[in-house]
Amino acid sequence: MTAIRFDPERHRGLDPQAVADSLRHWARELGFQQLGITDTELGDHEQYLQQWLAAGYHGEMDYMARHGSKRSRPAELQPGTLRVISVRMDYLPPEVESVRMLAHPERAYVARYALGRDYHKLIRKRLAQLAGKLETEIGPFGYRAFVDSAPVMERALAQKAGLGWFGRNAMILNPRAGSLFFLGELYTDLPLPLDPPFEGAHCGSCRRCQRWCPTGAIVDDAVVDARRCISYLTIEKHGPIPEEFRRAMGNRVFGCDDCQLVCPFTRFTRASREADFAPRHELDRARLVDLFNWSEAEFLANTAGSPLRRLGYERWLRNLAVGLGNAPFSSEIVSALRTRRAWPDDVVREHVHWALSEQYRRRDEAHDPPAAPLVEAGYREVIAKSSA
Ligand code: B12
Ligand code: SF4
Ligand code: SF4
Repeated sequence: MTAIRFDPERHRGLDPQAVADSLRHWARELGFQQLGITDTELGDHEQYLQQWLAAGYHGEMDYMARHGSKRSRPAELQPGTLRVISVRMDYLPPEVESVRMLAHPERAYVARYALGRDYHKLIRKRLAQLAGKLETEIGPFGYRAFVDSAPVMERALAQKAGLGWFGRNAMILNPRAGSLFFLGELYTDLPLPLDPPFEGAHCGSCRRCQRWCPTGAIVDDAVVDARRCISYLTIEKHGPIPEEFRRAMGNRVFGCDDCQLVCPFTRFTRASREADFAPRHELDRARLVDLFNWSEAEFLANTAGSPLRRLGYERWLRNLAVGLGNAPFSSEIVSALRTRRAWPDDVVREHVHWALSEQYRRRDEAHDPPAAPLVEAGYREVIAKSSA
């Protein structure tokens, strides 16, 4: 970290507009699709964050409630901060099928941001390179780079810096690029000129994300109850996944993209040319059972440097067990699950038992002929009358 240490003497004669233009140009060269500059005043967002926390929507993510007002007041997190340089980087690799994979319940769906190498390192490095170029030009200045994990309100800053609007799915959407991009920031003490915030929202009367969210996690416009979100359930949550969500998870074993895939603006997504984001180990199409059969050593080797690594082997098995429970009946799946029926970890064991019972239920249903539609209709009527 370079401490924020703006020195008006040293920077006498600095042309802030020329610096901003250069930053935009270098950002492009470094693989960012857009750069915007904003100040540290987050207005209503501090209150939105407090309301979200008060409602308990952060679930077990205690880190969201820590740090007091540092998250919503950049200059408290990094004293001396005057401006925030917000950048975005597209991540969808070319020729990766997404919606079609959701329709293959025997295959694993891994959120498209997590198919390749971990983005944190890559983006932080590029942000440091961006700052480095400027340092060469104007001499030392104060900055600190952030991506995702620090107490920073990345989306609010991006909206203020003009990168996009808050969609109803809470994502920052750009009218020409959709939302499949990462955000990152440089906090700095340089008095750079401000970009206008992104005005208005282009969602109009659309509510597709809210309607299609498998678990009903989008509880209000731009508000996600993380406790219901598959991304939280599969990546953040420890312990058992509440049973009420397991069927709705389908084959999503790490993260979820549904509220973006159904969004009309996603058709403007541009493929990323970053080699780091290319799928490894065919994670864009792998069979659930093949992933479940990885030994711990294989898991560790195959996920080195990937966002999947932080799950740990037990949660990896837990998530895959849910996917396998939701897959069509197959004796191969049942055999794979049975090998882990006595797994030492309680959570894995319980999920494996759940998955087996789902598999057996599906096998038994396949043998029962479906109810004739008329009988079914009559049955519903009788039930309705008797309970009236
Ligand atoms: C915690 C977290 C999560 C949690 C909680 C999600 C959430 N919505 O808060 C979980 C684990 C569920 C999650 C999931 C995902 N995440 Co996430 N997550 C974060 C993290 C670390 C903090 C987000 C946060 O501050 N939440 C608190 C709430 C209060 O903030 P908010 O969601 O931004 O909500 C704002 C709106 O509700 C708005 N608001 C409220 N009312 C109103 C009213 C009006 C009128 C307006 C305009 C706005 C508004 O104000 C709130 C505060 O600004 C950020 C990184 C960071 N440090 O910022 C990444 C981040 C937001 N995640 C990201 C991604 C990619 C995802 C997933 C797509 C991953 C996946 N494929 O599985 C999903 C998407 C789920 C979704 N629809 O939000 C990206 C988003 C990029 C983008 N284009 O927007 C970020 C920025 C990481 C990054 N550096 O790229 N995530
Ligand atoms: S990521 Fe999935 S579960 Fe979470 S809000 Fe979006 S659609 Fe719903
Ligand atoms: S699906 Fe519709 S409502 Fe949801 S974010 Fe996209 S445009 Fe907005």
